[in-house]
Amino acid sequence: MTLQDQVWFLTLAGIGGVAVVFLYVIGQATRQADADHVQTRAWVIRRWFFLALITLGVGVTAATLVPFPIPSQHASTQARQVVKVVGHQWGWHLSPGPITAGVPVEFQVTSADVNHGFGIYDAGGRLLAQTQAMPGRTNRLVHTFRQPGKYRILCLEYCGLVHYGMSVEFDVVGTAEVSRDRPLS
Ligand SMILES: [Cu+2]
Repeated sequence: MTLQDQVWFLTLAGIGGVAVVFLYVIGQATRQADADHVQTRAWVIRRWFFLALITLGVGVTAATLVPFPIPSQHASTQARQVVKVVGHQWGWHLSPGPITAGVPVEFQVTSADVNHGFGIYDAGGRLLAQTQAMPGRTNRLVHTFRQPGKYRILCLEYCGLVHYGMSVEFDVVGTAEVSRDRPLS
């Protein structure tokens, strides 16, 4: 099960929990006989439920933001691989050189003309990371490719007539392939 599916099921479970509590409170509150007692209990339940929701929200946010993909924009990330990216109407230029799997890559993304959206996709069409490509500004994006293989960059922001054609494929190699390609000295 992917992380996205897990989050989705967690969300559904949370919504279900809220619904059950609401139904319970409504069911109890319509009983006239001990309305005061029920109201106090409902208030207590609501308070605890509210606290639980806050805790859950803070916990999920902290857990899912740990691998935060956007590094400090004002200092070098010290990543061992740096790829300079320039978006333009309508294509991408990437600085040459091998990109190795398992090692963080810092993409330094800018634009030569208008705003573009820099999105990295895997071979299955799944969006892995993205940032804005803006003229006059360099945005840093750090991504570690887990698998060697073919990846694709697409533009995520409509930028003119041939926006759909802003696509370029690149290879990510395994560490063994890099050392094999290097000349022995
Ligand atoms: Cu574009």
